[in-house]
Amino acid sequence: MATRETRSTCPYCGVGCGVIIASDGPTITGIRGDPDHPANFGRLCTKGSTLHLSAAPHLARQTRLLQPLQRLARGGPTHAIGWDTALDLAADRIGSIVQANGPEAVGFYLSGQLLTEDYYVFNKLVKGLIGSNNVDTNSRLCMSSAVAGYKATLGSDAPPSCYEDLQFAQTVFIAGSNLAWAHPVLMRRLEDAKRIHPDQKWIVADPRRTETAAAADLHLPLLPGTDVALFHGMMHLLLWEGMTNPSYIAAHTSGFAELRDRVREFTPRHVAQVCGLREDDIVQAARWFGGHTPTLSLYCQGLNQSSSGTDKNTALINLHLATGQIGQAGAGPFSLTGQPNAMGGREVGGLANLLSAHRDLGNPAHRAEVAALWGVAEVPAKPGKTAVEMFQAAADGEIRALWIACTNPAQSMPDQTTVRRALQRCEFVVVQEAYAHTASGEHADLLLPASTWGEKEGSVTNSERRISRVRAAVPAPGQARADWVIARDLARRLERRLPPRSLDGTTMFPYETAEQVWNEHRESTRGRDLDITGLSYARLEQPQPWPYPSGATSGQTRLYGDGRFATPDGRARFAAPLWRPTAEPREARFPVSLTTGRLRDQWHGMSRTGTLGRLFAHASEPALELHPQELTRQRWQAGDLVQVSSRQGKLVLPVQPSESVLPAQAFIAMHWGPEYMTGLGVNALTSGARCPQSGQPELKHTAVRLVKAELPWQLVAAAWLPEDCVLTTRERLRAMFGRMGYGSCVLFGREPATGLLLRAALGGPADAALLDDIEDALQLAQGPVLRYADTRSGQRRAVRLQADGSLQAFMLAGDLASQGWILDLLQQGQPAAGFGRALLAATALPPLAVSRHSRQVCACHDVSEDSIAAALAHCSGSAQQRLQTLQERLRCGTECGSCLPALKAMVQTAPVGV
Ligand SMILES: Nc1nc2c(c(=O)[nH]1)N[C@H]1C(S)=C(S)[C@@H](COP(=O)(O)OP(=O)(O)OC[C@H]3O[C@@H](n4cnc5c(=O)[nH]c(N)nc54)[C@H](O)[C@@H]3O)O[C@H]1N2
Ligand SMILES: Nc1nc2c(c(=O)[nH]1)N[C@H]1C(S)=C(S)[C@@H](COP(=O)(O)OP(=O)(O)OC[C@H]3O[C@@H](n4cnc5c(=O)[nH]c(N)nc54)[C@H](O)[C@@H]3O)O[C@H]1N2
Ligand code: SF4
Ligand SMILES: [Mo]
Repeated sequence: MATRETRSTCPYCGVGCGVIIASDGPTITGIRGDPDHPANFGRLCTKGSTLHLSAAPHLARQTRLLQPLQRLARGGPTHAIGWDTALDLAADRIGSIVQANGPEAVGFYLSGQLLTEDYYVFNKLVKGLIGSNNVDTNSRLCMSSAVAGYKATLGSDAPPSCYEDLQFAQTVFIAGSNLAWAHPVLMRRLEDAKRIHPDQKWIVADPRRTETAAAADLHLPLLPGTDVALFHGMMHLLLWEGMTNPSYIAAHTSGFAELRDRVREFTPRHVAQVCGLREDDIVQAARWFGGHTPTLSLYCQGLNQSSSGTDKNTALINLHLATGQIGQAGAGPFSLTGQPNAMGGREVGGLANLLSAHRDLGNPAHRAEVAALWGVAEVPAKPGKTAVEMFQAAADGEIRALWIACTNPAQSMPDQTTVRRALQRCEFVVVQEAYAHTASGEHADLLLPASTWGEKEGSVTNSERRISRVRAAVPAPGQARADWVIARDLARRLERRLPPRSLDGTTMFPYETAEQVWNEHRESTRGRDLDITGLSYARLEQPQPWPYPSGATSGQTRLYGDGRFATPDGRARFAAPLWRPTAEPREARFPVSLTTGRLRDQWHGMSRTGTLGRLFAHASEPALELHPQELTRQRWQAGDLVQVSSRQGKLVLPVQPSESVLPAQAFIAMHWGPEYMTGLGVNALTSGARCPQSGQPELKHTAVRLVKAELPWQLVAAAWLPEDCVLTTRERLRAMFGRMGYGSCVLFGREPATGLLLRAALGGPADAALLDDIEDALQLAQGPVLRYADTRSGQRRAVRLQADGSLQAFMLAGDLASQGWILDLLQQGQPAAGFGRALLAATALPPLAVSRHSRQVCACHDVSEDSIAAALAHCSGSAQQRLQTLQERLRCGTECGSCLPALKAMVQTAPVGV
């Protein structure tokens, strides 16, 4: 069959890169960056460039949810049912709960990864048909502080800048964003800008020394949660040094006097103390911000995911307003969106406190407009429950049914103990998902299979307000359906079960295509700040930013150039927030400050990225990152199991030394959930404490205590497995987590070669049945297997060689001095036959030399840290020249570029070679 090409958009981050999908009949065969897409001009990062691999049919067969499934008893098995039965059941249950307990007894929990069309139908279903505002999304965990911050100051939820501004800025102030890992293609654009204008200054405010921070001209390692103090301190200095713009303040803003009073006490000395920073660094940051202009701020979850999230946002926006650094090329407060369509969700009003097209729930005229558009008498005025409140209400029995679509709250919500209580107590839980094995799916009474990237039609809006089309390249597998279709079909059934809403008696959900849904959404924006009435699906052939009103010939890339803001008097408003510490103080019982965030090559709960061995090579296993000094102080070795406890819960995981966190701080990647390890995952620890204005929880800070976990009996097992069963095998092993004190199971390898690595630890010897089950899963039960067992002391070893003498699989259990070298042997495919029975001894040191399997840096060309270090020993010249030689010799960093910040940091720190 001929290869077909389909233009679409990457389903991962908010950069919103254009992709071109190659497909052969029903199979996606390739991916490349769309050279004409204005977000990425052909570039993709590690995640985007492996999309086609994750869509492979042999993986889909193991991972995808392919038909509606019903679960009759919680914790019990599921059985397949037809779509009509499933939707009738859903409508009966939701309908009767609404009839008996009122519309607020049902909660819909959606996602910034839904397309605008999906979102639109759900929002109308809940607000227009069911008649409550209990519809909220994971954007509450992600962007709600940014929304509240923009509205409080600029009057509207509209990021005023665009990606081009990266190249015009003189100072780039990056606050609470690890751009290098979370928005890699923007990092590439920033690197380009600096190459052309070496004078461009990068300031990074982040407690951790991330790869973004390491690349900066100035890193401000502020104490967690102290951003408002830092921004007020910078404002104090701007005033003191005469770097504000009084005429701009006078002409275009209000409320400056109060802010001036507020920042009076924020002297550099005071701020240095609060933030744990050097005074000179704060002064330098303020001088660049106000004096080396234009200044662009880029910010993300380090500001948003905080109990003072909105204040952090407004305090930063203050700096732009006071210096007039907004509305011109290279200037502005630019909030980076995380998910591909967090923006679209905000546009359709898909949050518990918003209405369609940036209208306000509290405004009767706005409600009347929406009611008229939808042909209903009214839409409810009472704000619905925000994400954390919604799950709390379900845990309390107030919400009786939850509909979860395109998000995995049993992994990603804070305070998992409450989330689990909610899911257990709810009478009816529906999970609308593309993948079969998410933590949330285990709690569903009804699982509805959704089509996903590559299979569905619609649109998304990226960080710079640019709307791009998402297109189907292949048909959905099994019986999976588009999310908006599922929502529509539920809505039509509910229309027959609930009191009539539609004023003219016809269905409110007449759509047959995604385009019809989008056209209705477009109409809702008429006359609003995000007016897109000049656009159509056809015009979106070329992605366009909003606003794009009728008659326009292009979208508007930059907002507020005329100094008129979206407030009643047209003036931007300064905010004068108080500085407040994090919700959970560090104290004697909980002396360590834990933060959580992203890894470069994984996406959230890893339902998609976690299907590819190669995406684990950069960060291969769950880990608690601690400063090396902290390990020395505690006498812990890398890999030791540590129990982390917070006020909310506990988690055991191996410790890993990391220079990027400061002593008394710790980091766990947000990806490690119950799908990959024992316990409830990282969010067992985090708290539901949230920003009072935005409702966004403080996922970036939890006070914790660390003690060594006493789990002396250990197991490590690894195996290369056939591609068509590796993921089902992982599910089999994961089902054994309940029998382990600690357990984790991850992938490794490079497709088509894929393997599994299982670690486990217990307080005493595991029973033989568990070991038998593990051996069976890893194909160690039969065939030519070398064995050793001492049942009394719980020692057991099994090793299987391949025909070429390399290792196929092993399991070592008991007292293990070390197993690292055997894993290295297996993963590197080195000849192992010569090691003989030493393989079974699990001694600390190998009897023969084994080359180490070190962390992968370059994912595209599979280049490891050790080989880069070895090559650097022979690279001389300037840093730029050494990087170039490295790239020529090893090809690392020459493809997608996601590893460039790491390579540059290695070049900087390595001794100059000869
Ligand atoms: N690879 C990858 N990329 C992604 C995602 C992914 O899962 N994987 N997810 C996407 C999504 S949805 C989002 S929201 C974005 C998130 O993108 P980012 O916000 O850039 O990523 P995070 O790692 O969550 O957090 C950013 C940084 O905030 C810092 N931080 C913690 N506390 C504070 C503080 O008090 N003040 C300041 N200034 N900084 C602090 C952390 O140390 C961390 O380095 O990434 C998007 N891109
Ligand atoms: N500790 C901690 N927790 C965090 C964060 C943090 O920094 N630290 N960050 C928070 C943030 S910013 C975010 S955005 C959230 C993300 O948290 P989640 O929203 O839970 O993350 P995902 O794993 O991306 O969930 C999306 C789900 O949708 C499924 N899916 C994929 N495509 C489709 C589709 O087309 N239709 C449907 N119906 N389903 C589909 C995927 O398989 C996946 O299970 O996590 C939050 N949680
Ligand atoms: S930067 Fe990477 S993850 Fe984000 S949209 Fe582009 S390719 Fe996708
Ligand atoms: Mo996010």
